[in-house]
Amino acid sequence: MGERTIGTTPPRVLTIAGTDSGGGAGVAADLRTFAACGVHGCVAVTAVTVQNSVGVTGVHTIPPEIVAAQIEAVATDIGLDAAKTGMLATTEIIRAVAEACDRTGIGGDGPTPFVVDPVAASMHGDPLLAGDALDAYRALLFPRATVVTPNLDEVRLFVGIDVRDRAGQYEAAKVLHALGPRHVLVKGGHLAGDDPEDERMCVDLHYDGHTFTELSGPRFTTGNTHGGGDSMASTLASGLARGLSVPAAIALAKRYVVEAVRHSYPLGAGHGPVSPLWAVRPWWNDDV
Ligand code: PXL
Repeated sequence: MGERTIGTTPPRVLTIAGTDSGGGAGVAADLRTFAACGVHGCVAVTAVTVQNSVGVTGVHTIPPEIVAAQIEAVATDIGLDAAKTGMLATTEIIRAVAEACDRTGIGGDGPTPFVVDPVAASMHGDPLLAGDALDAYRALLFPRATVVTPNLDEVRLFVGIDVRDRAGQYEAAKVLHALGPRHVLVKGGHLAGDDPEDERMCVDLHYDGHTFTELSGPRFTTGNTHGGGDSMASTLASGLARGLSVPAAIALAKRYVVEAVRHSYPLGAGHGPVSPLWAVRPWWNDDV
């Protein structure tokens, strides 16, 4: 029988991340975002978390060689136009990811753009990264990243800067860039500074080693921001997979996450999720 080809292969993006049983963050957020961005999502699971809207009560990490094998399985057959990381959990998994990226051309001098979202804790403060894994991130992943996308809690952990105002955000971007990523996006969502602008707006800062660019969006009064960072990094990776420049992909990601937070919803007794599917038309209401 002859092969039938229906449709065109979309851009292919890999998430290397953990699961969230509540369906709000991690792989669930990434795959929803990929779907909404029109790219094909592949998955290398790093850890299974037991969690709901109230918190994380258990973590089961995947053997590092299985994480690496998932990356190689998709990179060598399906091919990848971009990859991103979320929860990597341990030093051993970070090392396995870095080595698999080396072998498959993800990040560094390879052809596949690589977004490193250095997830360290849930928004409840539950740890998603072993305490001894910060060095592995700094030594093995930041230098091979096309873009790193820390929030301010992660900035404090990785470079020890307690950002309280815009000047601190600029300083953190410079220090992070010196660790080797091509681009840094210091997200300002957690900034509770004295500047009245930070009460109304959420300002993210992009630095490419030469130029700083502020990206400003509205700040919403909601606790339902679970999965926001994941969705932003996934949109960024999707944009890069489409061939956008880094600044254009960052602008796309900012626009996407603002809408995802605007459409966030309550779920359970704790923090609800952002809605990565805000852009999907409710086709199920169509008359047929
Ligand atoms: O949003 C960061 C994140 C990433 N990955 C997993 C998570 C969380 C936050 O809770 O649970 C699996």
